[in-house]
Amino acid sequence: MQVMAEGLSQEDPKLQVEAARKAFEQEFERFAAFAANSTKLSQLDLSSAQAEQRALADLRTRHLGKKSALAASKKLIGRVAPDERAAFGQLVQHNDAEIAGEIERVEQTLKRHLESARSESERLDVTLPGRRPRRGHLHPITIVRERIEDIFVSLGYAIEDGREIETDFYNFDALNIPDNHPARAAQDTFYTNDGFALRSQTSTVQIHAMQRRGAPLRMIAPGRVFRRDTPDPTHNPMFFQVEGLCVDRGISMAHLKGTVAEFLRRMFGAQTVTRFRPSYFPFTEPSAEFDFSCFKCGGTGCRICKNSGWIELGGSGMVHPNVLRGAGVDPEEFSGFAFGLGIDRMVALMYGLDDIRLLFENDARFLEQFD
Ligand code: 2NL
Repeated sequence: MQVMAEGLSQEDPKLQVEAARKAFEQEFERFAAFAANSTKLSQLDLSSAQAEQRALADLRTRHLGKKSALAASKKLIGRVAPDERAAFGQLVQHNDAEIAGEIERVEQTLKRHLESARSESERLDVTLPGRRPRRGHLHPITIVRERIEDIFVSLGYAIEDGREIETDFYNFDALNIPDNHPARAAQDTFYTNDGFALRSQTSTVQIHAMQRRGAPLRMIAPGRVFRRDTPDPTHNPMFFQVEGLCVDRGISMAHLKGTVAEFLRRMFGAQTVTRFRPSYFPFTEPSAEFDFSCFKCGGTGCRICKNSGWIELGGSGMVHPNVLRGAGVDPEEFSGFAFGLGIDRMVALMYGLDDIRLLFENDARFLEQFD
């Protein structure tokens, strides 16, 4: 077959169409795989699927566009000999339609894949449980201190706070501690260069409160205290204490016993029994230490109470008249009881710690266990 005009390609136009088709099929092969093979398609991520889509559009332009070989063949139709023109025209149309159809099929496949890949990448399961933010928690000493505070507030006590560095007057004199008392020695108390003492009990806060507010008075004073002890499993030079004070007309030892017993019942349960043993403190007279029935074994004896059935907790007594007088309260009109206990010791008991120093190392791995 020949074209009629001179100067045009002498090649057989049918061969040109076949060559164009062949060139297309060769380039199209890897795209055809997407339509034929779904695993190949599923391996395409969003951005490579978009790249393939663009490559396919380029392919369409190259093989069906104005400058394509097939477009050139179309222009030849009019120049083919009349008896062969219809057949040639059909050949060109047929190839044009087939190429367009093949491209269209893959385009549709890619488009569907892109749509599902896009919605997959945007998938959001609103029924998934939320990611809980890591929250901190209070230090075990703070947890126990706040429980103690809540109990006394509910009994009508105020919570008072004060300074940690004190004069000898507030730390010792006002508490009826004699000049020669060993607690005053630099061996037992931390002193600053200019003669102040780090408070060795929070009674200092109570003296200030009595001076400021007078009687009647009900208060507790939780806080840090300092003593020059060599650290060991049951001692630390800084620890936490809570002291309580109740001053009013007609306050007796019965009020002391009832208050401490009620506090311990609320702290450790209604079955808790309290006992008082005679003792001595310079700032109270009479004085008593108090124990409570073991919260673990209930009094039968266990490791916590060292088989005694009782846990020793603190000291107490009737406020010495010298202490009331020194703080500006008339001991002829008022009387009061006071008590003190160690918070850290209580924490160690409640959480089963064998060393109170763990509470002050600030090792998060330790502290995170108690919330
Ligand atoms: C203990 C003993 C005690 C007090 C603290 C006190 C306070 C004032 C007046 C009288 Cl203002 N007394 N406090 C009384 C008896 C004992 O503590 O073993 N503490 C851990």
